[in-house]
Formats: sequence, structure tokens, C-alpha cells
Amino acid sequence: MKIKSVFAREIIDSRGNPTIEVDIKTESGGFGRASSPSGASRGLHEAVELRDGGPRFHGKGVLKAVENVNKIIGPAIYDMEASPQEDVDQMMIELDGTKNKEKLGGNAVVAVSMANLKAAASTRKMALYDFMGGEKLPIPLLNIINGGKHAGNGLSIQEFMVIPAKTECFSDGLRAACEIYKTLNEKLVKKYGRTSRNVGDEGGFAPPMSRSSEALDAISESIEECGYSRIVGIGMDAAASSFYRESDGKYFMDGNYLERGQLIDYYGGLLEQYPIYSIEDPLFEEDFEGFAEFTEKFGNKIQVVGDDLVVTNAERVQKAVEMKAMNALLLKVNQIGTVTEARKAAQIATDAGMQVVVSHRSGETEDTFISDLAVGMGATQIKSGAPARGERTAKYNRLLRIEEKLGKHYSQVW
Ligand code: 2PG
Ligand code: MG
Repeated sequence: MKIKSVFAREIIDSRGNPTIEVDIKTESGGFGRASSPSGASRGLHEAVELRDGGPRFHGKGVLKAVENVNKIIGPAIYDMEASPQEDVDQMMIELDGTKNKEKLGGNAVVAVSMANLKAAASTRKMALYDFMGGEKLPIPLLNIINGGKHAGNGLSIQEFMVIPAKTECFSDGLRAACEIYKTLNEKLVKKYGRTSRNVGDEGGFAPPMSRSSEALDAISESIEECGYSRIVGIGMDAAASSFYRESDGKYFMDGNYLERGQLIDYYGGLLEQYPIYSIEDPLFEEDFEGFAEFTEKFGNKIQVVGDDLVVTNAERVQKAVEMKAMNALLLKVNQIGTVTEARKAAQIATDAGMQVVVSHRSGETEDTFISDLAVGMGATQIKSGAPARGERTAKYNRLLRIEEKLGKHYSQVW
């Protein structure tokens, strides 16, 4: 299955920013198309997104990244076998030669990497999840109240999610989440007025709230009213780097500046009050020690997810394993740049007994790659925003179709 054509173009993402889409064709009629997503709360150590600067799209154009694919990567991988994926990815890693893909652009490299895996599956006339050997559906984490950098309200915490962990199957879980989302909608409008119907970047509501407890009250009441208390829990992504103040090492939470220890106690209080199953990035991204303290305290009760802390980077995941700084990995292929490197990070995490949560970015496209990836890798969870906005629902709808094929095999974590 030799690669016979590689073509990149500039398209737009869910925030109206340009991003790169790549088409790959193989000699035996295989075809793969994939596009790069883009984060707002990006980790410091992520692969670099190459942006053009200048007046086009307020500097966010990706024509340079497009050119890098069409003129450099494309010719280099032309005639290579699309499978194994490792060889194609390795070629790009060498071509780029930098630690953070700054030369060719992480956005250019990742779109090629994902398109290639799709092209390989397509050459075999297999669905991607099947080509990868997937058997089970992941539990979805649906972000139904947005704060932090994803919304224009006063919530420090970026994501408040529902986790339908104990439903019979994925489709029942998704239905429960949609029912809760609707109930929440009505509740918010009643209490906070019509502006609270406005949604943030990931499709969750962005009500004019400023305290975490307001969001958690509204969600836990909605879960209860819908009758799902026993089977649906709550998840949060604090994305704490976004409310961390470097000058004095304090965190801005609910109107106060808190020390690390105070913030950990604050989370402890929330855990006692609400049915929280999972917390992501409770502390800022360089604080492995703080994460270890947090995990030691709460890791036997809840899932502690590392996102900005480890940025899908094998070395950082290894460090987190050694320091017991988390018990679950958030996996975003574009943080590291290739599918192969992302899988390596996941392998280190699973070998250490950690969960893997495959994740979207706040800036997304209609590409459903992560749905197949989650199933294909055997990740137990997927995070793809609210059951709203086409770029989010595309992923969940793809999983519904996969469930049709695989049957109702659902991951079990809680
Ligand atoms: C996160 C992500 C996705 P962003 O922090 O987990 O929800 O946000 O893509 O903005 O980094
Ligand atoms: Mg995160």
C-alpha cells in the first residue's frame, strides 16, 4: 500500500480560525483525510502550531504549514508504505528534527499522521477502529458547563462534565447526557436568565456564574431530576494553569487567591459535596509534586487526569508515572504531533495501570478521527465536549455508528 499522493489545504475550524487538512491516497485506492484541531488552553510543552502571522486571518493563517506538507513532507513520504504507521511518523520526526515540531509545524505533521492511518485502513477496506483492532466503546465525558478560557463568564474551572459511566452501553450513556443537558438548560434559564443559553467553545452552557459550586449544584440537581444519580457522575477539567499566578504561585478561585495547599483542600471540599468521578489538571502544568500530593490524597477515590502536565509526551508521562502524579492520561495527538508518539505515551500510562482518556481540542473540525482512535486503542474514555455543536456531535455520532457494528460493549471504569 504505497503512498501515491499527499495534498494539504487550508480549511477553517470551529472558532473560525484556519487549520490544515490533508488528503492521502495510496496506490491501491486507499484514501484518508484528516485535519488538525487547535487548543485554547494549550500546554507549555506542546508541539508548536505553525501560524503565518501577517494580516491574513489576524495572523493565524496556516499556508506555511500547508506548503511544508505539499513541498517537503509529501515528496519525502511519496512511495513509502502507508503501513506500518511508525515508519511514516518516524520519517516526519527526522525531517523536522526539532523536539517540538517547530520546523514543519505540529499542525502539519499531525494532519499527515492521522490521514495516513486512515488511508492505511481504507486501503484494507476496513473502518479505522477495526483496522486498529478495537472492540469496546469508551465512556464519554461531556462538558456541559464551560468556563475558564472557553467561555466569557467568571468560572475559574474550565470544564464541568457529566460522565455516564454506569449505563448499559455507550448509546444509553449519550442519551442520559443529552437529557441532563436539556434539563440543565431549563434550570439555568430559570435561575440566570436567557443569556445562560449561550454556549462556549465546546458546546457547554456558559452561564453568568463565578463560583464552582453554582455549576456543580446545577449539574448535580439536573442529574438527580433526570433520575440518573446512581449511574452518572461529574468530571471537571480545572485547567489550573489558566488561573495560576506565577508572580506569587497563587491560584484565583471563587474570588480568592489560594496557595497550593488551600486549593487542594478546596477540591477536597467539593469531593465531599458532589458526586465527582474525575478531576483533570487540578494544579498548574509544572507542578509534578503538587499533582503527586493531590493524587496521594484523592487518587483512590477519583480519577486524576494529567493533560497540560504531560502533554501526551512520553518523557513527561514517564515522569508522572515515577512521581505518581496522576492515575489517568489525557491523550491529544496534536499535543505531540504523531499517532505513533501518542500511542507510546499511552502505552507507558497503561503499563503503569493508568486510564487513557482520548480528547478533542476546544478548536475542532468535523473530523471524527478521535472516535475511531479511542475505540481502536482500547481507551476507556473519550472527551469531546457537549452533545451540541456539529464538530462535537460528529464524534459522538460516529461512536453510535461504531456501536452498531461492534455491539453494546461498553468500557467499565467506575
Ligand atoms: C483541555 C482542552 C479540551 P484546549 O484542556 O482539555 O477540552 O482544551 O483544547 O483548549 O486545550
Ligand atoms: Mg485539559
